Amino acid sequence: MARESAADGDGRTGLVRRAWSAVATPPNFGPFSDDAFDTAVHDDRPAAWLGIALGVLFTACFLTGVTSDLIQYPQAWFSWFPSPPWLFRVNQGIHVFAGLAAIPVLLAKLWVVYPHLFRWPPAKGPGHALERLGIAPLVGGALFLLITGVMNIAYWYPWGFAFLDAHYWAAWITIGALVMHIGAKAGIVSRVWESRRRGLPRATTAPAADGMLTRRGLLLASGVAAGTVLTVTIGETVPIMRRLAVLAPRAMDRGPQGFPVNKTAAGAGAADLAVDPSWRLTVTGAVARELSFSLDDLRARDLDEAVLTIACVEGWSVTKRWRGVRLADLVAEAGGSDAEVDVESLQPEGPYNVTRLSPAFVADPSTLLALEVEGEPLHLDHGFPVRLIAPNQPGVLQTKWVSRVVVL
Ligand code: HEM
Ligand SMILES: Nc1nc2c(c(=O)[nH]1)N[C@H]1C(S)=C(S)[C@@H](COP(=O)(O)O)O[C@H]1N2
Ligand SMILES: [Mo]
Repeated sequence: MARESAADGDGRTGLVRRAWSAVATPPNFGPFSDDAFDTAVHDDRPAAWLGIALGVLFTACFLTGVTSDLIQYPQAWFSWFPSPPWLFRVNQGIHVFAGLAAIPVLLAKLWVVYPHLFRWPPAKGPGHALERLGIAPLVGGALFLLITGVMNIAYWYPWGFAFLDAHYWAAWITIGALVMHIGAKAGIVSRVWESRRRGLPRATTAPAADGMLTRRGLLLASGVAAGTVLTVTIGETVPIMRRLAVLAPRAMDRGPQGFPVNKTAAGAGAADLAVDPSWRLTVTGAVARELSFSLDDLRARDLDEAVLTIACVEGWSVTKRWRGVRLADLVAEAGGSDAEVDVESLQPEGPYNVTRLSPAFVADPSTLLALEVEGEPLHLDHGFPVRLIAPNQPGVLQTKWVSRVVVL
């Protein structure tokens, strides 16, 4: 090789070569020794299959997470739509439950590949060194996302920093590192894929010793673990699985009127205002005439009905039959036109005390200011006297304890 012949007869390079070969000689003890790890499981093949699974799950989380962000904090180039009404529920279900399923898969993957930490020499060259350094943001970011995601759906916020910002930026860093990693490992993955497709003999490294986990056993165990995680949680959003959701953070039938509450009226500081007899619903802003209704005025109207879902960003959802006044009717009666609308809550402060609706949601005939759920007046904690309920929206935008509609 060119490099070696150039070194001949050059004393200084000879020294470098001796130093290099000292580094390149693997230390032969503990985790560095040749037979430190069972080569059946700590092998490229399970690493590649688990990697493919993680690539799919993390990409699903990334796309659905960014979509959820865009819906809540709209950008000029993006507009969300009211139909089909179940789409946000599916988006959020994929986000939270693909993320939960990724936990055992990520742990299995880390277990398969951790012997590489003791690889000697640590890098074959600058390119390889860079690729290996990229593992730090990849693994760190992935663990951070899964941990903060779980903390969020468990309503546990022990840290001062904003969950969403940290989770959001970790998502971009992790996906960036993932794209680089996929580029670097594409060769291994396609070799593994190819050898499976062509039915090549698989036992090119040592088969598992008696009683040891096989590669197939490891992949099966990871799949079963991911399936178990889903089985005991996904009933939060998939009704037929509800009775199995023993580890779901939200008990779906607990709460007034048989469904959950994230923020109570007392917690929101809206309880007294909501039951005050002087409560009025007003329609104001860019209107020909302002409107004001007492609760009796609203009850005396012909109410409309819609079957709509509360799809909380934290993964749980319920579908209920609501009755109330169409938002589009109120805006039309006030002489407002095809405009954006702010629906404001009595809640004095907090990020969810006002919801801005784009014209498509205002015009949708199923967007209601609801007075009733399943034939009963709303419970105080579900937004009495009036709450917003619109199709295909994240739960955080279904504002409770509404008092004002502002046409923009
Ligand atoms: C156990 C796994 C995970 C859980 C339980 C989880 C949960 C959540 C929750 C509850 C939200 C708040 C929803 C919202 O307000 O929009 C969220 C937002 C988000 N998640 Fe995750 N997540 C997980 C994993 C991931 C992963 C792996 C990624 C990316 C690869 C990711 C990317 C995002 C993004 C981009 C957002 C939007 C943040 C924002 O609105 O600013 N999440 N996640
Ligand atoms: N004013 C107000 N409305 C709110 C909230 C809030 O904190 N304040 N929480 C929202 C969230 S996060 C969800 S998921 C739904 C839950 O509605 P529910 O309590 O009737 O189930 O209400 C939404 N409406
Ligand atoms: Mo929510």
